[in-house]
Amino acid sequence: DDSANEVTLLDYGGGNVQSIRNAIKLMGYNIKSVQTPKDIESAKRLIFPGVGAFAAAMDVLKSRGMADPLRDYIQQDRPFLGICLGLQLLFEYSEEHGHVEGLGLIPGAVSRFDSSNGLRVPHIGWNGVKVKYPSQLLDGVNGRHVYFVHSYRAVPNDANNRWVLGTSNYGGEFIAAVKKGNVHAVQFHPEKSGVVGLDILRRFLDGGHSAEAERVAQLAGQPSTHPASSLAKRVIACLDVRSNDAGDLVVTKGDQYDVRESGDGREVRNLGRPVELAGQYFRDGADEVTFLNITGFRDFPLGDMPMLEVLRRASKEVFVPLTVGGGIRDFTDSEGRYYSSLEVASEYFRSGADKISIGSDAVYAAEEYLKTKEKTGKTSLEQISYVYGNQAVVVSIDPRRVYVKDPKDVPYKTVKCSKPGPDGQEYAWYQCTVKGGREGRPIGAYELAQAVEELGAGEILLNCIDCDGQGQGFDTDLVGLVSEAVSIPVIASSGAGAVEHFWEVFTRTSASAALAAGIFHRKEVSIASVKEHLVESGMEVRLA
Ligand code: 1PR
Repeated sequence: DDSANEVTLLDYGGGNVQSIRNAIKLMGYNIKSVQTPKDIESAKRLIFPGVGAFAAAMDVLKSRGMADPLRDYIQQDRPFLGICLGLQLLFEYSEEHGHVEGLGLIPGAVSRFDSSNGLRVPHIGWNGVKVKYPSQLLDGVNGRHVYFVHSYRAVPNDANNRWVLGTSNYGGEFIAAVKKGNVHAVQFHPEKSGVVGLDILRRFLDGGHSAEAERVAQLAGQPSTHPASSLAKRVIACLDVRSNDAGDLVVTKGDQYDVRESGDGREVRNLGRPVELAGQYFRDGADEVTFLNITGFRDFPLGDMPMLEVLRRASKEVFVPLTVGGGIRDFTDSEGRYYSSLEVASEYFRSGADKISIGSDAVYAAEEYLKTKEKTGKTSLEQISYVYGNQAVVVSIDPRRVYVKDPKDVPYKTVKCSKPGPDGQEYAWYQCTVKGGREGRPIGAYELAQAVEELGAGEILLNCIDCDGQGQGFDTDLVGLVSEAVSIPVIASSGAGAVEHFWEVFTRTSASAALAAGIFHRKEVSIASVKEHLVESGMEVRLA
C-alpha cells in the first residue's frame, strides 16, 4: 500500500520548501502536494511548513478555499505537523501587519519579540527547548538546540496552556511546540535542525521507512553532554564559489579578496568541490553553511545554472540553514530579457536557500536611501524582504579600513582603533566596497548597516577586506562598531586563524555568529575544536 508511506504537504509557494521535501524523502516517504481543498480532506498525514508573512499566508489559504478544510482536518484530530508559520496560523490572530486573523484553533495572539531591551530581532539561530511532558514527537529533545528564524511568537498563558508541549526562552518564554492529540506544531524548523530535527520528523512519520531514518534515530539518540538553555553563538562555514578558468564551479579562498595563486599562471585557487565540502561541514557540526558566488556581480546567476544546481544538491545533504549570495540584482541579459532581483532570489529559495545575501546592490540602495531619506520599495532589498520576510534577507558588507588622525576628518562614524595605524593614527572608518572589493564607495559600514536594517535586512554578514584570509583574528573594532549600529543579528567574518579568535569576537562584541572559511578548508582548525573551546570557556554553543 503506497499511501502508508505517503505524506501530504501543504505548500502554498513561498520560500524554501525544498528542504522539508528533502527531509521527508530521506525518511523514506513520498510527498503528495496539496493542489485543491479535497487533497486536505483526503490526507492521511499533513505537514504545513509555513514561510513568509502571516497575512499573505492567510490570504492564500482563504482564496484557495483551504482555510476551512484545514481547520476541519485539525478539529477532527487527524495527524498534523505545522512548522514555523504553520504553528502561528493556528492561533487566533497575529500582530504582524496590524491585526490579522488566524485559524483560531489555539487561544492567544502572535506578537513581535520585544527588542526594546537590546534583544536582537529576528530571533535567528539555535535555541534550547524545554519539553513540558513526555511525548512521542519530542522524546529526547528536552534541553537540545533546534533552529529558529522568526520575529513573531506566541507566549504561553492560562487559556492556551493545555496546548503547550515545549517552550524556549528569548527575552522571555515563548511557545516552541504545541500538541493536542494527533495535532502538532513547532515554531522551529525540524528540517534545519540537524539530526535532532530530522529525528522529530521521523517520529511524526511513524518512525520512518529508510536506512537513513534508522541512522538518524541512532545519532539523535546519543544524549547531549551540555544541556541547551538559551540562544547559542553560531559557527558558520563559508564557501566562496566561482568558476575556475576551465569553467568548473570550485570553492576558492582569497587573501584580502585576491583568489588567484601567486605563481606565473595566477590560476584561481581551488580548495574543493562546493557540494562535497558543504556536506562535510554539516557533518562536522557547522551551524549554518554560506555560499557566496563571488563573481555574481558580473556573471548573472540565473545564467549560472551550476550555482542553482549546487544549491539543489547541497540541500539534499545539509540539514542546517543554507545562505546564498552573489549577483542578486535586476538584470537584462544579452537577448534583452529582463530579470528582477526578486526572480533571482525566488530561484535561489526554490533551489533550497533559506536566506539570500545581498552585497553590492545593498550598497547602492543604502547610498540612495541616505541621500533621499525615502524608501521607494523598489530596491532588491526591500522587495525581497517584503515578500519573503526580513529574516530571509542578509546584507553582506565588504568594508576596508581607512585610518584617520581625527574623527572630524571624515563624515563617517569612526572607531578608536585597538592598534594604531601605520602613521600612528588612532581612529578608523570602514569604507564599504562593491564588486568584490574592487570599488570603494562613499559610505561607511556603520551608516550602511543602519540604512539596510531600515530597508529590511534581517541580518548582517560583516566581512573585512584587511583581515580576510590573514588568520590574525576578526576585526573586533569593526564588529563592535557595526553591532552597536543595528538591532538585527551580526555575523562576524574574516580573519579567523585559531579557536581563541572565536572566543575573542564573542566576548568583545555582541556578534551573534562567527564565520570562517580558510581555516576550515585547509583543515587547520576543525569546527568541533572551535565549539569545544567555546563550551569549555563557558559559552553556549550547539554540540551536534
Ligand atoms: O555583490 O551581491 O554580487 O555579492 C558578492 C558576494 O561575494 C559578497 O557577499 C562578497 O562578500 C563576496 N565576495 C566577492 N568577492 C570576494 C572575494 O573574496 N574576492 N568574498 C568575496 C567574500 C569574504 C568571505 C570569506 C571571509 C572568511 N569573501 O566570504 O569567506 O572573509 O575568510 P577567512 O576565514 O579565510 O578569513 P554581490
